[in-house]
Amino acid sequence: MIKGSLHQPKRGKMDFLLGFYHGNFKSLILLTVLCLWNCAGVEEQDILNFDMSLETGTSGIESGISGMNAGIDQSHMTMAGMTAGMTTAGMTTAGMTTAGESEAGTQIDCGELTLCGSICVDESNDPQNCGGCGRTCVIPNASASCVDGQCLLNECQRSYFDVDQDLSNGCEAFNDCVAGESCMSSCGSEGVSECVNAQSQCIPPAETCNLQDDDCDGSCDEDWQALNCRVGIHRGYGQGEHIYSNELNVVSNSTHRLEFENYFYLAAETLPNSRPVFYCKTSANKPFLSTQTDCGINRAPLRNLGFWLASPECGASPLYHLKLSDDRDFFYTTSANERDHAVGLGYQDQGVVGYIWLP
Ligand SMILES: [Ca+2]
Ligand SMILES: [Ca+2]
Ligand SMILES: [Ca+2]
Repeated sequence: MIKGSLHQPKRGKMDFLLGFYHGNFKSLILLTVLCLWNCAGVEEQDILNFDMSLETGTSGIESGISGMNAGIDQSHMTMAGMTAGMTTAGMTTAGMTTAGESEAGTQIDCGELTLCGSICVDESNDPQNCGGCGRTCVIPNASASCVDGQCLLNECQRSYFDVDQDLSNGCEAFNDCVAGESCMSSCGSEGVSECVNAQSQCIPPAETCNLQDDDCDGSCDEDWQALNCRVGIHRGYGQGEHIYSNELNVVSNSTHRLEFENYFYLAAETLPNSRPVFYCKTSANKPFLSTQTDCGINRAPLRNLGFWLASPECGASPLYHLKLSDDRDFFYTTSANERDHAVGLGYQDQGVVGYIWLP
């Protein structure tokens, strides 16, 4: 409290103010304001005493504030401690939640996946848990995959083959065959190697017109029509003579009529052991066939019809040749019966001139 020793005879504005605020510590602040407003009449001693009181009051205020600050600091420290404690507790709690569930074996929600041990897996395509926990897809000599919960053989290792289609023994067959190499097929043609079911196989080529069975189907040049490698020879007759040509208008006209269209076939191109077949005419204008470039009578051929063979290869048939005396007719037939019948009619058997193909 203020304990100013004011002199009695000198009571003035200060006395009044002090008396007004007597016992009221908080009013010192207002007093200060009022003093700044008008303290001109306060004597020096009064001011000194007042300053002392003011200092005492200020000190009291500061002390009070200090006490409050201390209190607040104390409170802050306490709250900080609480925060730290909460943080620690939170961390501990979080840690305990996860660890607790895992260690305690509490069911982990894997959604559509399956819990295997402590992890969630997709049993439909997980090679380590295919169709069930721990069901590992291991296939001998092969890479494995898991599809729809089933272990599947993905691919055999090099030189291994799954011949028996048995998954349990994986790719059980070993063969170091090499694909893509030239090889001889079972019918002697030149093929390409393939590795089929752990066995090296020689895949024959496609058929071509070469008097060989290229594709090993037992037939020689059977694709000749598609390959267009043979030419049809028609047979006509008129004016007591037989006539043969690959041109229909030659065998079918005002003087000849068509007996057989595509009566037999010649090769369109030269082949091993083949002979060219020329359409010739004698000086008497009688048509005949010859393998000689001068028709054997020093006359130029009218046309090259194709090629027949000198031997019965690739399914070729004999072509019988007969003629009438004085070269009145040159007759060619594919039929032994007709040949014999012609002999009965007076034709001279000239034997087989070549080998052709029947329709
Ligand atoms: Ca197998
Ligand atoms: Ca063939
Ligand atoms: Ca062939």
